[in-house]
Amino acid sequence: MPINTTPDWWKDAVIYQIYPKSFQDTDGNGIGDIPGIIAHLDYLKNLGADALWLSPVYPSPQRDNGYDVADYYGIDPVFGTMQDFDLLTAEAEKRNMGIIMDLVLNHTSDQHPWFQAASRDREDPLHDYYIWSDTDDGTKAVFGDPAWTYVPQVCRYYYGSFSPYQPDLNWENPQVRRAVRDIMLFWKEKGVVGFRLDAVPYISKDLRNGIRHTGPDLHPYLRELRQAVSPDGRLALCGEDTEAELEDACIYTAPSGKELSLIFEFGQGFYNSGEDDKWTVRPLDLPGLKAHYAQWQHGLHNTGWMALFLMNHDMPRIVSDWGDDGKWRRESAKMLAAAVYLMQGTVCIYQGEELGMANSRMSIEEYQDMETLNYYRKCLEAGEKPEKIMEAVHARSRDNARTPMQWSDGRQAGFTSGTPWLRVNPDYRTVNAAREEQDPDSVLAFYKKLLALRRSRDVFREGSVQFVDPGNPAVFAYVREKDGERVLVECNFTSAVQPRIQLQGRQKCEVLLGNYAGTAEILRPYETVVTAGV
Ligand code: TEU
Repeated sequence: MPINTTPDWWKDAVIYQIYPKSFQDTDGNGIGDIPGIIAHLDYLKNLGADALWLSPVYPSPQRDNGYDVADYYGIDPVFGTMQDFDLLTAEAEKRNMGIIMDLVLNHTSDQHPWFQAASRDREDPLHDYYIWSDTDDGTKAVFGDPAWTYVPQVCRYYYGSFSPYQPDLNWENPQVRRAVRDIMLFWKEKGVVGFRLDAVPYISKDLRNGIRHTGPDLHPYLRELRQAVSPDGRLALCGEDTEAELEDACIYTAPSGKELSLIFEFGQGFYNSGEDDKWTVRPLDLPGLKAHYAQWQHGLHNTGWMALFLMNHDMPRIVSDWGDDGKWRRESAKMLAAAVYLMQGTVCIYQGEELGMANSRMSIEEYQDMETLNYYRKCLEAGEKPEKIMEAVHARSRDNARTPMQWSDGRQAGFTSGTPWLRVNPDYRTVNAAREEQDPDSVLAFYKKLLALRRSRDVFREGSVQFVDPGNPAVFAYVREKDGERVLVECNFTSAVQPRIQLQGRQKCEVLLGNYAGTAEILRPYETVVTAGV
């Protein structure tokens, strides 16, 4: 049965993000593929996944691992064929799961035929699919290169928000908006249940006035798109907005607003990094993080909807970032899941997170990510010491999330029979799915329990969220409440013992979930305890 039979189905769904390149290789070329995803559908179903968000699988020169699309209507041969994709959709549907496509709608690859035509001739109607200027104002693109690139054939510069390989589409051109609509309708027809809209605020800008994203037409564009592709709201439209302010999120996701279903916002990432600088690593400011979540949870309650996520393919492994990937790997990986996934929103798990996969410390030659390599080069040029730069790379490179999925303790972690495109994390001998499936105390087993618990009580879907002791620098605790039922989630973010949280007048406590055997008078290192009471 299709999963998207009601307009709000995605509120209860668990979305699992697959980075196809690193999930499972079946043909020995060291790169994951669609048959590899099909091979693990039962694993994903058993975990509790309802929808699978695939990072881009379209034909692409892979400068940015598929976020540079050269043909929106095909499947890159490295990942398989359209028949493979159709089989994936059908096999997923058999298990009552759906596919969410990643839609890169702000830019194409510079190899896309639209851009090829656009950059050959100013008179070509496709020229106006992109953004051009006679001058370069010196703006930098997100990944470090200049945002404006000169094209001699047309004697003009084109604009790329992210890199010169990713020229921005000109959304002011109604034909561009129609072209995006047609792409979405094509995949909808194929049976996908939603889209993850990449870098969505960038589609509207006002470059003359220095506005590079979240421009004046952002919301009208989204309303137009939604009306055209999903008037009944059954497609899950999941917008990625790394710059999101709560105010915008309310507009995006208001039930009456008819724009997006839910929003991925990234404010959580600022509490252990520098302002606007992901490479600076600071200790986690827990009160700041709680204040952030409190603001968003209150701000969207009954008003909008957010994704709950710990990481994605652009972020380091969460157990290394907020937890302890050494002695307390298991405990902290489980605790972090309880902390974030028991709030209000749609749970989005990134592959391998459910195993407690950790960051990988590689040498610079082994990294593939363009952002990481640009960062390393720029720091070297600025005279920084390689060891110092590598500390930041080890902590924050996007390739931390992209090392191959660890299926077993066999050769290359069971990911490939060949040489993987990115080195497997050597911890795969202990951290792998086969082993965790046998172990009732594994991170994987905890994720299954957690997701089952979420489904079993309305309070997790609809209840309000109230943080308790928000200034406490060590314990992250909140109460979910609905119709008199109060669930308390206590999470110790440290390796030291901490006092338990006492709620006044609370009676009849029942333990719903924990990451230690039994409970104690105190919270043990990285302990989480979830209790229900009235
Ligand atoms: O990322 C959007 C984004 O805003 C990035 O700046 C992100 O913050 C950055 O990767 C952090 O280091 C999306 C995709 O998720 C990303 O993988 C793509 O590279 C990017 O768009 C361009 O398509």
